[in-house]
Amino acid sequence: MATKKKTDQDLQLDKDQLKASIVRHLRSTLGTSEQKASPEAWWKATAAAVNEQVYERLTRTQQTHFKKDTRAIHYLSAEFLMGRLTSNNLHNLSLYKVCEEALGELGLELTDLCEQEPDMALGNGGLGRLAACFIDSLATLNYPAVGYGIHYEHGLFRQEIQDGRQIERPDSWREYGNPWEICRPESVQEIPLYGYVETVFGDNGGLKKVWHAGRKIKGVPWDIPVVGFGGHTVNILRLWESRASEFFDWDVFNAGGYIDSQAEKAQAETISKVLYPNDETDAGKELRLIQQYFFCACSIKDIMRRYKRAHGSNFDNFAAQIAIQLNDTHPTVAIPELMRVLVDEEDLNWDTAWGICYRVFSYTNHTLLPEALEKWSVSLFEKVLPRHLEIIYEINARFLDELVEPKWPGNDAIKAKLSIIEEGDVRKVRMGNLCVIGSSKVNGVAEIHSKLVKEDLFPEYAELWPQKMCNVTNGVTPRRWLLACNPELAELYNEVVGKEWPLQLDKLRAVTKFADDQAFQQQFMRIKRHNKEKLVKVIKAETGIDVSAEAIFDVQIKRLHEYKRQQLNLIHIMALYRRLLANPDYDMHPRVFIFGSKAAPGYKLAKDIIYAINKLAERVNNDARIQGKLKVVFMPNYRVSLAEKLIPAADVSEQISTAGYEASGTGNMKMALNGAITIGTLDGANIEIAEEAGTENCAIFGLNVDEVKALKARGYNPYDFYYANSELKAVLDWFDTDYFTPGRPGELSAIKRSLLEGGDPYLTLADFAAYSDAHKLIDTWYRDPALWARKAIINSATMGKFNSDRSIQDYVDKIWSLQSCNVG
Ligand code: 4GP
Repeated sequence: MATKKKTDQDLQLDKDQLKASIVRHLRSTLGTSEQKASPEAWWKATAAAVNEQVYERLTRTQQTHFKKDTRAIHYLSAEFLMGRLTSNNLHNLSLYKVCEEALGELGLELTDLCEQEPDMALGNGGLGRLAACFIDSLATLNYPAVGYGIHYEHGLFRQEIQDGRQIERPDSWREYGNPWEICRPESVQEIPLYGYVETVFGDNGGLKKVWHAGRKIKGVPWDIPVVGFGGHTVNILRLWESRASEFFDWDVFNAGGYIDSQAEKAQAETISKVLYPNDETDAGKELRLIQQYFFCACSIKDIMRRYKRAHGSNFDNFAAQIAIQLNDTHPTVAIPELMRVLVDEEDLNWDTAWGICYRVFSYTNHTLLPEALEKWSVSLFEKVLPRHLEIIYEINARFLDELVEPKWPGNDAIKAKLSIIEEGDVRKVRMGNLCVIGSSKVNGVAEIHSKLVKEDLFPEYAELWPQKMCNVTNGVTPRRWLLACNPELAELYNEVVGKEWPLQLDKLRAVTKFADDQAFQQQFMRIKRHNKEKLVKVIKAETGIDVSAEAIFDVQIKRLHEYKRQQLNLIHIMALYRRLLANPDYDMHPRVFIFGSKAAPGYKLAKDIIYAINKLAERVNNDARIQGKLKVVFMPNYRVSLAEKLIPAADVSEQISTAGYEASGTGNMKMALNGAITIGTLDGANIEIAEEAGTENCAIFGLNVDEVKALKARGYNPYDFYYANSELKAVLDWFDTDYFTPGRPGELSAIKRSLLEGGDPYLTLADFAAYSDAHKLIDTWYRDPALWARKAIINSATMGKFNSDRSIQDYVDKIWSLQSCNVG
């Protein structure tokens, strides 16, 4: 009799089985006992029990993909901001409730155990978190996909606040092991670096390039299973860890050079040591380029190995089988690396290789900020990747001769602009240009952003290749960002629209019918209230600050950057404080302003803004005169797991970037989905959020993209606003006093200087009055509970578009052409 293949049903565990498995792992895997196990051991035992399911499904997925020889997407990203995986994996395997009960019988709370898990913070912010949502959606939609990145030993720094200032501490997410990752020594790769290029005669008599590497580095893969919702497909996220090729130089060691023998090892391991929290300083440029090359080269080798296993050295099907997405410019070097492998190692001629390469790659742009479009000095490239520089020159020469010259004959200015090489004192390789030239599709991440990418950033490329530029609006996974983080609201939605919404978020639209239903409003707001009460305790525990759930919770959580304008929020709170001091009866509903934000360690002004928020908080929170009407909370160490507590409790979502600067935003989607009302500019995805929810349900304010451009073109003078608005002037002058920093006047003056003498590049002062008015509107709305509930419900119910499954389907339709693949 043929053995029957296990179905999902067969794999599903019941409570008793799971309980037995947890206890078994506690004893055998963790080597402890029920009596003396720590919460951490219980968490790891639970993870091990769940992993039995995960690996079974992973194996099934891989066998199916291999057998069906499917086209797959390879998502290359220097960052994957995964957060915690326990709750997410349990939800996606439909095991959460079962596990809760199993642990309950063992006298344990699942939510407590989940708190044992350190965040996997292998990313800085939006770009990295988007990558994490995308691999969740890819698995959920049963698309064959591999995420490729770097196995950083230390993720984004842990932020401590000392006397109001940000202090960076190392993050050690895997110090005591992480149960969700598995080392795959059988798939180790070796990659070359440095050295020189020799031209030799090839077998066919033609000339051939040989790169003699100066060093070799070993790439060790760690796989993190990515469990799709429903548990059918389990893909992998493969993260590369660097090691020295020769682990230990025995000769040197035996000759007494103990230290030297370790030096190479230490240098090699440095490559995957830390995630760069900062791309603004020159320090570490070489290391950063090596990091990028390291993970791209390992990934290309891995992709090649898998392709050749099925197709041998016939590359005719390569572009049909392989799609590679470049998540921003960080993995751009994968383009010349694939060319190198195809031409130098696989002996394809240039045109054939380029025909393949070009069809394989696509590039997503995540920001228009010029500092993010990476440039590497030619000399650095020459030293670290000499063969790649030659290849880049060749790509560039052909592009300029074959495409630019015929289109714009004799136009040297356009040639200089479109060239991959920037001329000047220091010649540079422009990775953005290389990305566009080497990709078949280029996308922005929200409608307005994609328009600006096309019209302002890359207009000539768009003219050359009108079909290349497209938009894919970002999205977030509703599994993590509603089902798991807001269980009570999830349950309410289950009752009202059924249980399909985590896959088909559009189903929530049916909830709008109840937006005016009093009983439903009460249920909805009771849940919000409960989430706020939970957050009150977290705030107290983390900061010692007492806040009341009666107040409006106004939340701004994102990286600290001038364009995101935390300073606008700050000066508005100062204005409110002044109003209250001038008139203790100033009519406003109590408000708690909550911030969560990390600043790049070298970004001085961003750190000054954090300091100012904390100093303002100290003063405001302890001022009896204002009767608790205003509170300011800065939550230290903002990260995914903290976001999961803040977002369900937010009443107001601050999305106040200068129009034209925030590519999309994804926090804006998460907060609206959880029933917060957006106060925001017409920027990034705010525009699409307002379209979905209705402008009347958002507090939109300030200059739009065209108005920002026009004001800048006219010549923006922040002093015009400073002198015209006495409140604004008084607030800015406050920065020069010692009101918030007793005995230390001037500590906050840098903020005022940046807004006046510094020219206020992000038009904070120009938008202040409109922002203040929008807040007054929010206040009026909140005082009408039925009106507020209606708006909150509509916001939550209309966010279907922002499901990352929809984004992935857009990528599939517009860029990747994948077939979903049924596993099992
Ligand atoms: C971010 C953008 O700033 C944000 O608007 C967008 O939502 C997110 O990418 C995902 O597309 N960019 C980055 C970055 O995080 O490092 O450039």
